[in-house]
Amino acid sequence: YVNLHHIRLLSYTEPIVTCETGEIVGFEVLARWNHPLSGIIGPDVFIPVAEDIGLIGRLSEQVIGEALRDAAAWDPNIKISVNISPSQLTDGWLAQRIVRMLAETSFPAERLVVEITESSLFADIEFARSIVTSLKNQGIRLALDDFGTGFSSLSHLRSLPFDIIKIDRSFVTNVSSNQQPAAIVRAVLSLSSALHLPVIAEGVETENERAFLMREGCHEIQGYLIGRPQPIASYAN
Ligand code: G
Ligand code: G
Ligand code: MN
Repeated sequence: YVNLHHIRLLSYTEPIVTCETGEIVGFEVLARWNHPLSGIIGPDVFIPVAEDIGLIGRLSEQVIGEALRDAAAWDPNIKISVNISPSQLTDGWLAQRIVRMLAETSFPAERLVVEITESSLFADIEFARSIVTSLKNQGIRLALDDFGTGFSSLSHLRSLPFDIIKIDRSFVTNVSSNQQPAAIVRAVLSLSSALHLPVIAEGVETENERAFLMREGCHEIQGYLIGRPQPIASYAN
């Protein structure tokens, strides 16, 4: 028996690098739970539970706060990306709480990227827009996560002030050998170039995938080829 109200999550991080040079430009924070019996558990398991019992806000804040504290002293060019789940985008205090965490950790707003999936925008686009606008007004950057898996991508891209598009891993997998994902990735890259939005490709696992993305002009990549999610301390310095 585990009292969920007492759990502490770990902030794992996955590096994001430039496609061309491999230079680290940021880290995505990915929450993990070290369960006393089962070991390391991923967010797909505990986030739905945390949402059900109203703990998602506190747990998320804990993960984001830890990452910001650890990364505050790093190279100022390195950004930290955090994920926000759909239920968090219905919380009217989200923006204020993130801004407070930035102040408490002396972390510059310009170095924080908030990743939002399209499904988060679906429930109440106007409410989501007000939160997103508050974040933007503070200088925080916004990424549209899992791009291509939602359904009205183009209207979201136009109507909300995103700074970055993240191509979903499902399109990156086998991009170098299959025509269909390759065509989708090319289309996303040409769309984003027309909109002057940089692209991060997720889930890059092979050198062939990296080479394809570089040829097609993708700016940044992340994935097991570059580095798996690790405890944040193992990437420090
Ligand atoms: O880290 P993977 O390692 O298993 O993540 C699974 C899903 O959980 C992804 O959709 C990711 O965006 C989401 N996720 C990871 N960490 C967090 C977090 O701290 N908060 C929220 N809300 N979602 C997260
Ligand atoms: O929804 P979001 O894009 O935030 O989720 C990222 C998810 O992808 C996390 O579960 C993370 O652990 C996982 N991930 C990151 N890089 C790779 C990769 O190269 N391959 C696979 N299979 N999963 C990855
Ligand atoms: Mn993400």
